[in-house]
Amino acid sequence: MAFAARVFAALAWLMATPGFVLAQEGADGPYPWQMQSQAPATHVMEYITWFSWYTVVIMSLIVLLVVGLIAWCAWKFNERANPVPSRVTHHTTIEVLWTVLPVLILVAIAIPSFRLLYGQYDPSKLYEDFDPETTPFLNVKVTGVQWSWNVDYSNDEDSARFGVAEPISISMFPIPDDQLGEDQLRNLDVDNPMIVPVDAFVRVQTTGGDVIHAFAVPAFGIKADSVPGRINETYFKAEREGVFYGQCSELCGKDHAFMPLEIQVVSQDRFRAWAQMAATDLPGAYQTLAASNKTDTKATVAAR
Ligand SMILES: [Cu+2]
Repeated sequence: MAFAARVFAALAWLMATPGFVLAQEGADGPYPWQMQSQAPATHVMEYITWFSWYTVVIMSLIVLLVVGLIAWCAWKFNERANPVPSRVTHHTTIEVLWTVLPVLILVAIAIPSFRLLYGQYDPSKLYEDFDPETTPFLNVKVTGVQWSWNVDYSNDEDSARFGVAEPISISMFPIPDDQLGEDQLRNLDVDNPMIVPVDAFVRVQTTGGDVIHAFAVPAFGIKADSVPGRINETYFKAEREGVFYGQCSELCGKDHAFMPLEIQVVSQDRFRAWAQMAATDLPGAYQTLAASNKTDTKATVAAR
C-alpha cells in the first residue's frame, strides 16, 4: 500500500506541475526539473499549451477505457470464470460504435489543430484585432551562421512606425562562461540580444548563411528552419515584457549547442529609443536601454 501511495503522490505532483509553472510569474527560460512547456508569452503559445493538455486528457481517457476493458475481460472471461466461450462473431451495434467514436475523436482533435496550424501562418485566423490591411509588422531578418545569429532590422514603412528609421544589424554570440554576470544564464544570455516591442506583430524572415539552422523560441511557440537560399517566415506578438530564450533547433555542426537566442521584449517607447540609437551606436543603445529600467530585464530571470 505504501508503494501505491508513493505512485499516487508522484502522479499528483506531475499533474500539479503545469499549474505550478504557470503560477511562476515571469518564469521564462528553462529551469532545473522543468517538466512542462515554458510559460507562454504569445497567444499562439497559449493555444499550443491548451491544445497539448486537451490531447493529453483525450489520450488519458482512451488509455483508461482500454485498460479497463482489458481488466474486465481478464476478470470476467478467463477460462475458470467462463469455461464455455461465446461463439458470437458479429455485433453490428458494437462495430458501428468502434468506427464512429474514433472518427468523432479525430474530428474533435483535428478542428482545433488545423485552426492552430493556419493561425501560425496567418495571424488573422487567431487574432481578432489583426487587420492585414492596416496592422503594421516590425520586419526582422534572422540569419543563422556557423555559429551565431545575425539579426537585421528593416527600415521599411511598417518598421519605421515602431521607430526603426535606419537599418540595424546585430550579431548574437553567447557570453563566455568566465564573463557571465550574476544574473545571466550560461549559454542562453548573449552579448547583443534582439530587442522587440511588446504588443507588436513581429515578422521574422529567416535563412541560413551556410548550413541549415532553425530559429526557435519556446515561450513564443515559434520554430522555423533557416535554410540557405530560402526565406522562411514566421511571426510573433509578445504579450508581456521580459527576457525570452531560444536555441538553434537544427543540428548544424560542431557548435550547434552554442548558438542561443535571447529576445528582450520591452515597452514600445523603450524600443523606439533603442532603435533610434542602435543604428549608429549599438553598445550605447544597449546601455541606455538597461539604464532606462533596471527592474524588468533581468529581474524576471532572477525570479526563477
Ligand atoms: Cu545552428
